[in-house]
Order: sequence, then structure tokens, then C-alpha cells
Amino acid sequence: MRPTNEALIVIDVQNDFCPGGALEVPGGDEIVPGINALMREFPAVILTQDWHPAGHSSFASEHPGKSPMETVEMRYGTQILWPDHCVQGTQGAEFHPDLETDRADLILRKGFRRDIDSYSAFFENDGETPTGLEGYLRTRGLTRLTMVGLATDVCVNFSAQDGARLGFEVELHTDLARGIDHEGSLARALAEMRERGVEVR
Ligand code: VGL
Ligand code: ZN
Repeated sequence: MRPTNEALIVIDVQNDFCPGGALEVPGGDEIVPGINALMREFPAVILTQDWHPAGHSSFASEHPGKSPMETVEMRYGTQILWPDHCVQGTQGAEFHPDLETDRADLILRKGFRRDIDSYSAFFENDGETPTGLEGYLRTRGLTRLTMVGLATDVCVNFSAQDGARLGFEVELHTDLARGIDHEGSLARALAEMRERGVEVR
């Protein structure tokens, strides 16, 4: 077992981000056995779950004339548009069936407000509305975070950078993460994480 200040944060290992899902990440399902094994080493395990209402503003289908991967300007800045995904209560929003979710202490849902997206496990996309995760970790004395999951260049990236900015020690376990890699976004995300003090392993 790792020291008591260490938490494993498993980002969005959900059907819609796995092959066959609405927003599939190549090889997204390959990381499940390794994550299950790693969960057994950690004194604290947190899962995040992308959890959108139908008609979420991040869906291209809500913006006439727009296609997935195009952008729009929202009040909080530029938003990439996605296919409809991880709609609350659907099979696509469920965790991958082989993920051992019973091991989780906390399941943190995000992206549940129609008008704002939430990539990071810590803040919504305005960069300031908290999800509550920071307080949860601090009150439990969890100061070192290992991040794994999907997608490396979106939700894992934002979560890891925010964690480091908040003063947590953050490690990204790249073997157990997969990216969307749209137009070089994966290499950019890895470089940015390193610059911001995330240990990319
Ligand atoms: C994610 C795009 C949209 C992710 C979530 O989990 O990385 N990506 N919603
Ligand atoms: Zn989403």
C-alpha cells in the first residue's frame, strides 16, 4: 500500500470514451485492467464521471450549422464542440463494465450544468466554479495525486494542471491514459503538463 497521503484519480473511464462510444478515444478500453490493478495499491481512489444533461451546450447538435470539433465562443471563453456524449442515465455515461468501481471512495460527477462544460475535476470551464474536489482531498489529507484515464489531452490534462496549480503533487501515469489527439493536441497537452509541474511518467 502507498502512503496515506496518496490518491489515485481515475478520470472518465466511461463507455462513450471507449471504442464504439459516442466520443471514442483510441485504445480507451485498454487501460482498464491496469487501472484495476493500480487501485489496489492506493489508500484513496476517486473516480470522475462526465455527466451531461441532454442538450448540453458542449454538444455540436445544440449549435445549428456546427460540427463536432469546431468551436464556439461561450461566456467563459472558447468551447470545443463534441458529439452528444455521457448523457445522464444512458449506457454511454456508465463506467466501462470491467472497471472495478466498488473500490472507489468517491465518484465525482462533472459537466452537469447545461450552460457550462467541466473538463477539470477541480473547476468548471470558467476556471473558477469549484467542483468540491479540492476540499475533499484537503480534508482527507490527500496531497499526492496519481492521475489516469481519458482523455489525456482533455479532462486528464485540465485536471492535472489544476491539481498542480492548487499545490498538489501530481503525477500522470501515461501508460494508463489515452488521448483523442486531434491535430496534435496530445503532444501539446503533455508538454503543457510538464511545464506546469506535472510529473509525466
Ligand atoms: C472529455 C471531451 C468532452 C474527457 C469530456 O473526458 O476528456 N472530453 N467531455
Ligand atoms: Zn463531456
